[in-house]
Amino acid sequence: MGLLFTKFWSLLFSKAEYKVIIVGLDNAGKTTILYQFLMNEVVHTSPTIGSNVEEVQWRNFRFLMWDIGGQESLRSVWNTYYASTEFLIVVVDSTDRERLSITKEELYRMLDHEDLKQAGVLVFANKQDLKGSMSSAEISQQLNLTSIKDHGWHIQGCCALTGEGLYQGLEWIGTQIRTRR
Ligand code: G3D
Ligand code: MG
Repeated sequence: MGLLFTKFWSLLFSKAEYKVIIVGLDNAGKTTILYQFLMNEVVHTSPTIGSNVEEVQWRNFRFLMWDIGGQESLRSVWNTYYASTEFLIVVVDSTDRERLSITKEELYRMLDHEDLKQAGVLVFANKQDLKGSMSSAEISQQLNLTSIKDHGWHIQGCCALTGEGLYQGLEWIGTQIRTRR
């Protein structure tokens, strides 16, 4: 009984909080995603200077989610947020074909970083509602995600304005946490 209870308790409340950082180029939809998770509604965003941080409760998980400004001048300080990060959410504007190669460069730079060695990677192919957006499969191919062998990764199409797809992304994170226990 004692053991079973301990197991049950640990499944419910095992770890206080998981640190998640949300990165991506400016205008990708990071802040919109964070506030969808927080209150299921669209907020009017303005370009993030520095970062926003919020605690997001989902099922029996608590996440500390950092939304980090994506303008070029801010990308050089992304690494100051990396310590103890368990999940990296990379947000892509699926209509922004021109800058996908920049996201790719930043992604591989992050994957190489010592502080992110243990981090799982969730890519949100955002703005799927817009005409001409690239599909998740196309983005996955362009980012060469199948070459990533040393991190768990997943790509999920979404629309941050309606919230569609966002919780499927969290489902993946939940599965990763359960398998790590
Ligand atoms: P950022 O934090 O990554 O810089 P924001 O991006 O969350 O500030 O979003 C940038 C703009 O994209 C915002 O528009 C926001 O409403 C819009 N956006 C975010 N997600 C989606 C989506 O899924 N579909 C569509 N159509 N637009 C989206 P504004 O006009 O406020 O600049
Ligand atoms: Mg922002």
